[in-house]
Amino acid sequence: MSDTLQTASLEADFDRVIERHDRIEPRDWMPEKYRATLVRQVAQHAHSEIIGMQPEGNWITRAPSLRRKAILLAKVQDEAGHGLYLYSACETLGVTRAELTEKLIAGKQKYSSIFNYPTLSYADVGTIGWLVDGAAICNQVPLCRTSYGPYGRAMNRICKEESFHQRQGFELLLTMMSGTDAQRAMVQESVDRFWWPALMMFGPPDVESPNTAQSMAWRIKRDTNDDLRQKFVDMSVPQAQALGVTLPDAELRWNEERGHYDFTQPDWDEFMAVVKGSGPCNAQRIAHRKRALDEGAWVREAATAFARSQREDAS
Ligand code: BYC
Repeated sequence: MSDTLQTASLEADFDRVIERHDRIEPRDWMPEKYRATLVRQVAQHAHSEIIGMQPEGNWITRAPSLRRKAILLAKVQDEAGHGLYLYSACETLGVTRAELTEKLIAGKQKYSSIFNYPTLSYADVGTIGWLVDGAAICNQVPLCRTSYGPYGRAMNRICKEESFHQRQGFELLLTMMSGTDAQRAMVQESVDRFWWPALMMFGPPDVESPNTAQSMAWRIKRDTNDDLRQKFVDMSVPQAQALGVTLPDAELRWNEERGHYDFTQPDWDEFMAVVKGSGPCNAQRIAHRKRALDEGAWVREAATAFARSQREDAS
């Protein structure tokens, strides 16, 4: 069989797997662009989990009680675990974690825009759990059915923990909302700051999203950015009512005809600026990641030397 015929047959097999909603596994043939799209998305997702440890990590030493400290420590550790599952999934596509980390630090790969905003009060820990993990769940539950096996299986594990994270954020805010006026004001101020960046997490509107159509066709993404954003708004409004906080959007109202809430779009110019590196914390986040990488070099060297000596002893 000629090379062209063989590629056409492999491509037809690949298309059939996608059509049947089956999974592509690491050793299966896949189009180069499918592989590159997955590396881009899964790496960005992994980087988001690792960089996402910083805003909440900021409050570990200042948690108001031992219970809150233990909860926050466990949550931030979970994020590290999510990053590792995702780097492992990405490595099955023929890249190494070291290469991906290098690209993150060089600004050649992205991480979620949300983590370029500061955490200014302890209420932000609750708001991140409620709104940011809430948005992450909306986005990630459908990704459990993504077409690439290792990514979908990583998402299964991650989603279980994310649901727990969202509940702890809601519980923290509920506790503060039943506290003093100052605590309630702190929660409202935090929700006012995080609402718009949370809406941006789903990516640009569908008409401006260069990747959505192809990623949907390959079933890497299972829903569009706008559909997920709408789902998040519909889910958040009753939760805000239960908490007793106001979402900072005067246009937010139920639309009987659509069966959804109408809402105002976030400032997409701000989103583009943050994604391009001009957010309030971009430089700080990458500098911190680079410092952690440099300071951990001796651990990686020691672990590699130990593994080598174990192999030599065994042979
Ligand atoms: N931030 O064509 P589009 C978490 C980029 S962590 C930055 O729609 P796509 C958590 C996009 O990459 C949550 N960049 O892209 C952790 C593209 O640029 P490139 C992380 C964004 O990929 C700790 C361009 O804009 N979740 O849960 O089809 C504590 C055009 O966009 C963003 C994931 O990563 C953004 N928000 O769709 C607490 C989920 N949005 O790459 C919580 C997995 C877009 O072409 N990822 N861009 O240069 C996805 O589902 C998709 O990648 C996205 C974007 C929906 C985010």
